[in-house]
Amino acid sequence: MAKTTITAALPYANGPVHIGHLAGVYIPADIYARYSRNVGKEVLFICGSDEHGVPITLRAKKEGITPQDVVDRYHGIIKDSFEKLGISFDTYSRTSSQTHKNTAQDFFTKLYEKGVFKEISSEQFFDPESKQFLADRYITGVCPKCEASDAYGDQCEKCGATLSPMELINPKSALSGAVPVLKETTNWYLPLDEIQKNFLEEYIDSKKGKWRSTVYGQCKSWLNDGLRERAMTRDLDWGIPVPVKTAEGKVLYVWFEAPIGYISATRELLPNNWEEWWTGDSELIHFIGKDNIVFHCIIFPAMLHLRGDNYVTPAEVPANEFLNLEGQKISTSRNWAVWLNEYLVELPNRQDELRYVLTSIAPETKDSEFTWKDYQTRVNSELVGILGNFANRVLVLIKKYYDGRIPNYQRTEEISSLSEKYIKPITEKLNSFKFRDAQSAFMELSRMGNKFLADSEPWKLVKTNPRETENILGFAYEILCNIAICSEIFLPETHSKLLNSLNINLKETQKTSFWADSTWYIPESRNTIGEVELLFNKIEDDVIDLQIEKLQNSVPAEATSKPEKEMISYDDFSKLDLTIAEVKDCKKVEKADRLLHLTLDVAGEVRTVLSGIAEHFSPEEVIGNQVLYLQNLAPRKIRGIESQGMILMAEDSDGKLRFMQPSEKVNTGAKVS
Ligand code: B3M
Ligand code: ZN
Repeated sequence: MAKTTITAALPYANGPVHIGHLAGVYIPADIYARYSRNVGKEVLFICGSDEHGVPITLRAKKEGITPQDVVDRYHGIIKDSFEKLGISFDTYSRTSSQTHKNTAQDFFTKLYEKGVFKEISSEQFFDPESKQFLADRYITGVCPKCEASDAYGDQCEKCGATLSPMELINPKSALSGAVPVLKETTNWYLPLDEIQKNFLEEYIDSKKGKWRSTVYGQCKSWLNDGLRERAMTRDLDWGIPVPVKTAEGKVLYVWFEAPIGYISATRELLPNNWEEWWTGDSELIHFIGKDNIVFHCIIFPAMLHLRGDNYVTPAEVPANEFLNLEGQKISTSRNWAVWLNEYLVELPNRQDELRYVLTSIAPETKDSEFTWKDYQTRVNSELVGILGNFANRVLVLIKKYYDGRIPNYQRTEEISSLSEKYIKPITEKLNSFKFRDAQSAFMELSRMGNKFLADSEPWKLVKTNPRETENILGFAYEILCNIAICSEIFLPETHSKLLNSLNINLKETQKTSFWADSTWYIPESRNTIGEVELLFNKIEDDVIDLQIEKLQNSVPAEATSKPEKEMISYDDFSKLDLTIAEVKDCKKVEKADRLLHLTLDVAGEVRTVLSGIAEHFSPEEVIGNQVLYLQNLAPRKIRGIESQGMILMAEDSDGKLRFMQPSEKVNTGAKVS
């Protein structure tokens, strides 16, 4: 039987996971892994902490600890909270492990020895004292725009300008204070432009009609714009050393080695046959958020293809969009999030409620919204009011009328029509990664059960027709058994409670038939039911109010504090000519690793801007974006290119940059004021 390798994006170990991660990646992945096991597939469900990359070193620097301290702290918190939520990984590993280091280096060496990489030299700032190259954040100096003395190499926090280290006046190393020098450095690039022609075009085209249109469309737009080579090594000291003699002081690009983390986690778990899960006819499925599409649909497949040795490439990548929270984007730096580890403490024994609500609102095809009021409504009216209510009525009535003995009922309903009407819709949606719809199809079982009881009113009939009442409650018990079986993939805690209360002795063959053949289940046992317990309790207003208040108070003071710059007059502000532009083209600037050369469209006029965002975005990720553009900033020549104005970016304390964009596309040249 072909193996199915299911991966979930490796969360950065620079903070806990929040509900956006759960709705976007981990709950859908877990539903699919549970379902795949139940239909009888041979499944490996892989995840682990992503422990390299600039965000982690930034956090370490900010806290005055080592990157290893940071990842050790959060790896434990993340792993523990996933376990408590019932995310059923077969392994949850980490990329600071020795196995991962060996696996990633072996992978790089394999490609290196095949001559896959292009060696390209460029100039970078080097700290002569600490003898290491400097990431943008580690260079400070005077801002050329507002003369602030402590601007960073990628951005001035005073005036918000996006900078490149070359622009800083009197640049200094934030590590040693020394004046950094420009030094030539060589890195190894994956020639995605060449790989596009001889593999990626065909690979992505083969996913047409298979992959979600949001994912397929995103890949096609990058291919249409033309991919460019991308550095797979970096001059940083936190990461996996590049296994090449001349690569002293360099590490593998975090996005080169992180996806290999899926492979090393397999190798760590199954040292004797791990390769069977990554080669031959194995099916590889990646669960990710949309910001990881390029790495899982373009770069990693290219790497796997070039690796050869019959490595598989991803068959499915059901990437979700983003979850917003109470009307705003979830923000780690502003603490605008519902953290899983805190939820588990503050709302104890409500794992299934969170799973249920996040699946109900999952951003499968567009961004969606979590509000605490909606959470309360769904828990109280759907879980308590529909599923919990039906389960309780069936069990209480069987306890009351038959002292818990399961009625010896005569069934009349056609199995095939029950299967067709209630089970098949669930499995069909699961097969197409539509988990929201699958869960609401699952809830139809409870809706049908409640209607069946309301229509047949056994509590009245028992007085006049006890035999028919046995048939009714017997079939109601049968419905609840099907709910119990189905709940395993959505609501694992509820599943265990129901199995106990119903006292089902579910055979593996029956379970597989339920899932693989979408066949309605008929209980054989005629035992007595087990303990009757309420599946869910109502969420009271004060619990919700407390969470809303906590969220509003959680935004760190500095994020809402008084402006950090001196007050300006309205006249000063009105001098800024801000507009919306669209990026029509984008390319790297020769010998300047941080600069991108953007060509903008502003109401049909062409503008050129150099922007220090190359560390954060590849050209293909930039093209097509609408951007906030300051167009009356005096033009300046940088590297011989005239930069006209500036694009404005937002940046969180993890160092991730975000475009400032209108909530919907507008005509370019639209005034901003
Ligand atoms: N660590 C998660 C992120 O981009 C990233 C996923 C890696 S999966 C190989 O937020
Ligand atoms: Zn400034």
